[in-house]
Amino acid sequence: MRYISPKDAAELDATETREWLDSLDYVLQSGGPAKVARLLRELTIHARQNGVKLPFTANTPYINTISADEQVLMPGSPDLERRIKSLVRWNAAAMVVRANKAEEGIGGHISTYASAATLYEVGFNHFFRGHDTGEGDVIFFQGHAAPGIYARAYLEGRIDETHLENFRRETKAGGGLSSYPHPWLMPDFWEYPTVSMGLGPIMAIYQARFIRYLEDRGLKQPSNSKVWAFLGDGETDEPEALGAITLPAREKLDNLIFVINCNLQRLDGPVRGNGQIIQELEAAFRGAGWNVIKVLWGREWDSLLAKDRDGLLVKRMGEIVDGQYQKYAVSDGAYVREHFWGVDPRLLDMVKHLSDDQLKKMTLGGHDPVKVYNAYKAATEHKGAPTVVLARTIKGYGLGEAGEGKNITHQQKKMNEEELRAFRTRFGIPISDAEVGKTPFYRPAEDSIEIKYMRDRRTALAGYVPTRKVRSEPLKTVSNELFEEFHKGTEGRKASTTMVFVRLLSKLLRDKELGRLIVPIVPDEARTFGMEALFRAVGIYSHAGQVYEPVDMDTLLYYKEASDGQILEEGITEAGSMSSFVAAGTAYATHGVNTIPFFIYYSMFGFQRIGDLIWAAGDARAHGFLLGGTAGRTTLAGEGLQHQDGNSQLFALAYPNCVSYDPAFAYEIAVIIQDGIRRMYVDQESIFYYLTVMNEQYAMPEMPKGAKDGILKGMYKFRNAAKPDAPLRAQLFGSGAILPEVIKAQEILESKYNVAADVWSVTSYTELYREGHAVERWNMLHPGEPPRVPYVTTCLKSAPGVLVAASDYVKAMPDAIDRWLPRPMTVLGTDGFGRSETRAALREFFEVDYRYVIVATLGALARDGKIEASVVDQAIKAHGVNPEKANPAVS
Ligand SMILES: Cc1ncc(C[n+]2csc(CCOP(=O)(O)OP(=O)(O)O)c2C)c(N)n1
Ligand SMILES: [Mg+2]
Repeated sequence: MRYISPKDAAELDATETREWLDSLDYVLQSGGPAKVARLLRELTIHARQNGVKLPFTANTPYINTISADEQVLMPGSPDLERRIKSLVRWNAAAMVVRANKAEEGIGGHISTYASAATLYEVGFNHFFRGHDTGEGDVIFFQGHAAPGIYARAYLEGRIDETHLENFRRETKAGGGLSSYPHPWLMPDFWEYPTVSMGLGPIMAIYQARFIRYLEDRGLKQPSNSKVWAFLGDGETDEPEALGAITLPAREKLDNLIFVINCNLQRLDGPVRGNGQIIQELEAAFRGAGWNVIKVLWGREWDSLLAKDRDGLLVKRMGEIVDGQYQKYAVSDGAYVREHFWGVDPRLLDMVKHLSDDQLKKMTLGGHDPVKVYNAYKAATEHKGAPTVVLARTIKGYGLGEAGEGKNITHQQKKMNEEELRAFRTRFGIPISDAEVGKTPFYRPAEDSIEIKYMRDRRTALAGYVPTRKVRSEPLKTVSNELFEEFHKGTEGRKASTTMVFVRLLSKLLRDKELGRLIVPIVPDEARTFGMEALFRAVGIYSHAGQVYEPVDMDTLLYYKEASDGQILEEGITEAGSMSSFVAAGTAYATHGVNTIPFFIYYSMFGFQRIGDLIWAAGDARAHGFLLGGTAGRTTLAGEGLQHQDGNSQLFALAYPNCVSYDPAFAYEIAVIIQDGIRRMYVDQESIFYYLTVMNEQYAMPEMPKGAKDGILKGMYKFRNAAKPDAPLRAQLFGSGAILPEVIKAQEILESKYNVAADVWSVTSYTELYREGHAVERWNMLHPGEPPRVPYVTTCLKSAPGVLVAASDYVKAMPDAIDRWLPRPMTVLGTDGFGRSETRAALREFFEVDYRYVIVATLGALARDGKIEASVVDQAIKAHGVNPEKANPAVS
């Protein structure tokens, strides 16, 4: 056998590789890319059949997806756009620097926008469609890039210097700017909140799907509008950011574009110092079925790549980890030449014509408008799948010594005079050396070509973005008829509040006016709530319709999917469902359609699990109803600690525009939902609702006369004591499923213990608490005027006897109104971890059944000296209550 030296072997390898590449080039030239792809596929199969184990890879090489020869020229004026971008950069940085000049700087971010400027400016000048023609894009701006968005709005003349001056000073006269995108704070500007990382991407996904839903159901004209989500590479570590990416591919949402600003850094340091975030994301998105466009290298690299016949450069590009790439970004050209190119003389040879300075200035793809333009163009034209643009940038681009590419850059809020001067010079801002230290804002004259160009571009693209505007007409009225049936009660028939709700929902869905606007949303829980009849009645939405024969086709209530189906059956994703809720609940503004979402879910998996998305819904001024199903710590039997919810009402209290109720009876639900639709869709109040509904069945009584107002305010007298003149008196408060226990206690207290008790249904401690505090605050600020009286006090000021409250929620709920009561109240509630048990055992365990209401009432009377302690003792014994039992709150 002939000896082959390693050197010869390497040469042979190289020759062989060259031959294969030449043949491939030949096929490419003669037959085109499709033929090459086919051949490669055949080769792969052939290799596999012959035992070659090909490692799986979802990655493409570490180069631009769109090659230089596929690239088109950019329309418009590149020079002007560069100038405009520089002006935006300057004003964005100036705004943050000025906000931090004072002793107590108030923060802000320079480096995020600095790295993303080109990604946004190309969008603003060429892609983002405004809403003027009714076809607008929906854009989720990266929260920390807000300064750049404000700076552009300033140049466009939409906000003035006072606003910039008052960045993060919202309470200042003349108007301030919110730190981040908050529609609540800037309702004419921002459309969607994004700054809690991960929420933007998931809301964008469901927004894109919701647009399809509206179009498929004939509620919106089909259009070419896009949903853009801008996010950081660090942000993709949030589960919400990537957790739903299979949906848009499955649903072929080619109206969705993610732009991930891959500056390889997050707050503390590199996103993947020892790896490559871009390749990791590429694999994840390609695996999920997305069209992935990598924009890694700027135009300067094209000629080098064209020379890279042997793939040496591509290989080198692909083997550098992100931490090292970051090191190159902060180093000079000599370092880059030595460490990046210097590993192979052939590579060094490729750049020998470039000076160190030129080497240093080779731009990355995300900073090259032509590359970004081409990526966006391809993204907007791509059919059949969503697109993600992975754009490589440098964090703090242009900041130089002030933080470009450094680990501290995210937190950089100040620049000294020297740094400002360098920044100014680099971007050619016409501010003198004498002035630069004052960091003045700079806006060219109104009739300058820059301002004119910006305005013309926005006119051509149908208006300014972001702009939030309520585009729907309010509903005229809500018909009484739909709700009246529920006022009568069930005439002895047992029903649960969940059943009542589902019946009401079915009626709403059938209504001529409201029916088409209703959007039922369920996270794989419809059967849990007895909603399966709706599957057949209104269909489950699927763009594809139903391409299979459902197994239960021959049954009445089969699982019907349809392209005009109305139910959003989201599968097991509360976060996804909530994102749909936000899309449907904000459509009155975004799309001019008054869709009314009803999102029903296991109540424990709402505020507790996706509270931040609910918070975002409040910020976004979403309308609609959240229904916490099978709620209550003791009402949901058997499910145990992770399911039994005694918390959600307390959480809801802290959501400022969430109106929450814990209703007990059918008529309460009807009154609340009717009024909710009126307030949200007729009066267009920026509120949303949370109702807990339960699965315990009992007869629904008729609505007492005059109860409506109290139901909405939070409490009303459900039943008077039979013997109001009795010497022993009590006021009993019950809520939700515990109200029947309280009513039962009232009867026994009266018959056995001669205690005459009035029973109140407390539908909302939250509403009572808010009203009480509002009144108290008014009184504090108006000392000279007759004090106003909280509603709770009005209800109870002359109510005789002891006060006892019981609910299926934590004791903090009744405690919330304690201060406005005439006397202290005894509170029963369900603090503690749940148990899997029967309903009766649970109520005993948590001490909220009728027996405890009796004991609590007698105890309070004894403390008041109205009865002997021995009476209470006897009652404890008679009702089998164990006084030494462990405290459920801590066991
Ligand atoms: C849920 C959440 N957690 C933490 C933060 C705090 N935070 C703000 S910016 C940031 C780093 C962002 O890095 P990246 O996503 O890469 O964006 P970049 O600024 O680099 O574009 C962090 C941790 C946040 N805003 N939201
Ligand atoms: Mg980053």
